[in-house]
Amino acid sequence: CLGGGSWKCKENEESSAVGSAAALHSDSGAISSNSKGRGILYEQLHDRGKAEEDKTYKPTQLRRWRPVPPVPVNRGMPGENGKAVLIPPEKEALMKEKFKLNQFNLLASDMISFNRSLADVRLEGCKSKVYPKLLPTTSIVIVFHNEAWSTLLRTVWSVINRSPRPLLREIILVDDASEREHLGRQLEDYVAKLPVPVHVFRTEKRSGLIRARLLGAKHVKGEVITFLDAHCECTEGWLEPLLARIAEDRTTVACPIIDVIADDTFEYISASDMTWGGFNWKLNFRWYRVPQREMERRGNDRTAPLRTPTMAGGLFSIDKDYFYHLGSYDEGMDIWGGENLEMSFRVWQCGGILEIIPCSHVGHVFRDKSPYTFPGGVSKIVLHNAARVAEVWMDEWRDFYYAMNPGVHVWMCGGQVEIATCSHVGHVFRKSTPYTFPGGTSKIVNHNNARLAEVWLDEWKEFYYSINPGARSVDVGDVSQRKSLRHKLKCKSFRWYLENVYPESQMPLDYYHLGEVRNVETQNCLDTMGHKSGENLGVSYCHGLGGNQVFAYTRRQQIMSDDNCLDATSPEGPVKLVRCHGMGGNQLWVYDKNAQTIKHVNTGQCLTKPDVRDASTPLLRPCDGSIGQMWVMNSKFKW
Ligand code: LR7
Ligand code: MN
Repeated sequence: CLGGGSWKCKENEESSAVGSAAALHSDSGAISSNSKGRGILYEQLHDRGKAEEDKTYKPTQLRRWRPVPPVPVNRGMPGENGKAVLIPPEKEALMKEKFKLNQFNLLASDMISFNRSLADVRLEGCKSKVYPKLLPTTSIVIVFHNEAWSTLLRTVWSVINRSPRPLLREIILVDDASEREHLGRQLEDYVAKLPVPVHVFRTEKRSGLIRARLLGAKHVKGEVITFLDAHCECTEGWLEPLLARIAEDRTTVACPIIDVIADDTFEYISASDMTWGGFNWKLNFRWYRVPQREMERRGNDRTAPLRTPTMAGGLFSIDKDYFYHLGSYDEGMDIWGGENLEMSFRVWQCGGILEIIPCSHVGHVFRDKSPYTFPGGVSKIVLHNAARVAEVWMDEWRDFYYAMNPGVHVWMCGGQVEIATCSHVGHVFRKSTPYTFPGGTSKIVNHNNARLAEVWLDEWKEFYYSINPGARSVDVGDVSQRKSLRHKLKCKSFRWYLENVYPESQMPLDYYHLGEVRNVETQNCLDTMGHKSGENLGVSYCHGLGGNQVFAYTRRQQIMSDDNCLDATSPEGPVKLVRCHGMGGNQLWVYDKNAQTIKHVNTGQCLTKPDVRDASTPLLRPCDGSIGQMWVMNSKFKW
């Protein structure tokens, strides 16, 4: 949930209209309902005929169970039934003080019972579902660093109170080098008295959530590992559907619907069953609306498992053997971030299924900020983890990530990873003669840039880093083991993933250009200025640093920046950034490589530099062949 400024992932939920797969897809040719490789059934994607017995559990691995009765309301206690807790005005100062400790309302949390009751938020169709009488057992693994006592214990108690006892093998708590008194002896003494086995393991030094989870997983005795964050609340019937799905097919990774526990009031708010997981160019996890094609695949049954391209990362169940078969986690990832997309890509590309099970609901405290330290700096760590995902799993599409995070890319050139990638980058700067680029002035500019890069690359790097301080020390580390894992498991390509699992993705399948779009007259570049969907496009001094000045010109003739597209509704403009809808219309642009014009198809107008000097919004004007209507896109043209 980090990145893009927001930790409250659920607030990023997309509300864009749901069309067909084709409608939402952002690139690559017309898609008809019968076009190859789109929205086809999973059974056709993987050869699932073999290894049939691998998918079933031995009888000794299964347990007979019965549903757990609902947790009774603790009359008179705050927050019962998942209601909001209100803090009296005289305690507001104390509340604010305590908020800083965990970036949620700790005072409110401390007032709520560990055993608080919750409303049954499931769809009616879920309540009457019948699951197999025998199911595999699971161990719950919860990792934490400086978690609050009340949230941690409420997580533990909600597991105990709402999981059928025979299915709950144990709870494994992994303390990732916390510095809070209550997480030491006090915790061990407390859990020793609990009615189910609870084990506490401790990392020797701060390891981050990924390596902490690996430590926890090592001690799992159940058949299935279920990971939870340390500030969750499980609701009635949360576990059975996850385990039943895995019992049906051990290569399924099953996630609950993640409901929102408000960080300010601890109100339990049911989340939509119409969102799934996606991601953007910066490799931030994002919620998007489930497309129609997936609804159709599920026979429009909202209680049926929902295949999701990615998962949020914190809450899921996976068969223990399959977890290791798939390569568990990337130990080279630190503290927080990246592992969720890494596992999502890996599951899909290597033959598994990733699903949200809508009959399983677990609440999670979503917060705006992270409460704990990121030793070495947030962006260094998050960029490092994401670069490892990009390197191992994303093939050519790693370029989108590097375009948005140029500092990472520069580091790559000097680094030990992927020498092939680096020489490719060097190629652009060194081998292209200015004469192979079309156009007048740009020829000179490129020539100068090439000389600059060739002679002054070190200084140029410094310039990069001083503007992107977080990227200064980004170090991808050694990814060779993860690559050989991918090879060993004969995993499919990222293109396969985009085409078959995630055709609605904001990663264009094919594109002509990825990089800056420079005006020939002013030598300024198109710039999103960090604007959001619905706001105007900008232009500014070309900084060559990627990010807000990176645009893709796709084969479907969109000009995209992340998940927004250049869009105009009137012949006079303005040109806006609008969420890409993939249906052409106002988002269709024709770049004429020779004339260097960018023509808006619907209005027939040309993209034009601002008419006053220093103005920062480009215009739409009748095409007149003037130099202010000429734009250079020179990254990778193959027409
Ligand atoms: O160094 C650390 N050591 C830890 O043990 C840092 C964190 N942790 C623990 C931490 O105490 C917590 O229990 O790891 C757990 C997750 O950390 P959070 O709660 O700070 O993460 P998050 O909820 O903001 O982030 C989501 O993305 C993460 C990416 O690495 C993890 O996958 C989280 O598990 C994940 N949380 C969810 O999926 C819940 C839904 C949020 C969304 C979207
Ligand atoms: Mn969390």
